[in-house]
Amino acid sequence: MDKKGSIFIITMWTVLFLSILAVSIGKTAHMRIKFSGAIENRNNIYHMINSGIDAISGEIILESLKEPVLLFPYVVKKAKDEQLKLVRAMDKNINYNYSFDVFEGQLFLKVSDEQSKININNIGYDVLKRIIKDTSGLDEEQAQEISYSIIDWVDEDNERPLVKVVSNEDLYYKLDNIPYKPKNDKFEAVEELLLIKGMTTNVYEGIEKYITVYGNGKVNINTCSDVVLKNIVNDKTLFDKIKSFRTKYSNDVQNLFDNDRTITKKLKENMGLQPEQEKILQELVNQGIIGVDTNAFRVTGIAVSKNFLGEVDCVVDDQGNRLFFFEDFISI
Ligand SMILES: [Ca+2]
Repeated sequence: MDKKGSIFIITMWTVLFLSILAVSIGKTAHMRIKFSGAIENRNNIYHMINSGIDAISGEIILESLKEPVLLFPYVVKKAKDEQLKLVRAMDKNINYNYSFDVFEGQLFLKVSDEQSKININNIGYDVLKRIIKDTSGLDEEQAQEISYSIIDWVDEDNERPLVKVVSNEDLYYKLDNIPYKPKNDKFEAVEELLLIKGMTTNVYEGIEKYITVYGNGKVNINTCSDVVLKNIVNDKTLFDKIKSFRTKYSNDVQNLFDNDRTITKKLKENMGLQPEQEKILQELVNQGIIGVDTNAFRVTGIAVSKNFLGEVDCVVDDQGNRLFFFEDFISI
């Protein structure tokens, strides 16, 4: 091969090498730009979610300063007054829709009353058994067994009241080779129920939406669902009267139940009550099972910015503290 041929081959190899290098650098740069864009969108969503929850917390704090006893219905009323988009007011959910020009995105949030649910840290055995039976299809004995196990999980002692197999909680778990003992302390999350002996996915999914671990322990009689109300009062006539009362004043929140001490009196004056129903209702108030105020609100929703979507699930109290906060981001 002559000298010119060698130079030509070397030149060609050099051109090829440089071309590959340029393409490779270009590709890396493109990926970096794409990646930083994704981080920017993710940040936008993060800030939108946080601003939205702060805005809602602010409204809750303002309302709680005015009327702590009727907090949730008043927030509903305020949403109406300001003509914010209000959906399903009867179910006591408020929907907010915020647009953020600066972030090029939108945020949709739903606020619901966390105390419309039963607090599993403050629930009696009877109510627990009824709602499990009602939502899972278990028979009386199965519902009884699992309800005792839930009570045992929280109560401080190690005694199992259902003396069918063993009267010792720890041994009861050991019999099934479960490598842990009952917690003997309050639930910190509803998902803890899945650790309890005898709990199945089916039972858990049945009661999941009716239970909570947040709030002051009482169920809000103004906002609780029919399933919750039915299983708490356990009396058809009383259930129907409370439902009629709530329907009557659903657009007139000032006349809903506004004080724990006057729940029975107000229902009796409006709907009439037999002594038997009056007694049941007053006992529920005395035992701290039902009340009228709320200090835990669940805020759920989604934020969208360009090709990113963020989901949020948060619980805030009436002081604006976040008791629980979870966010998740996905590319769309
Ligand atoms: Ca126990």
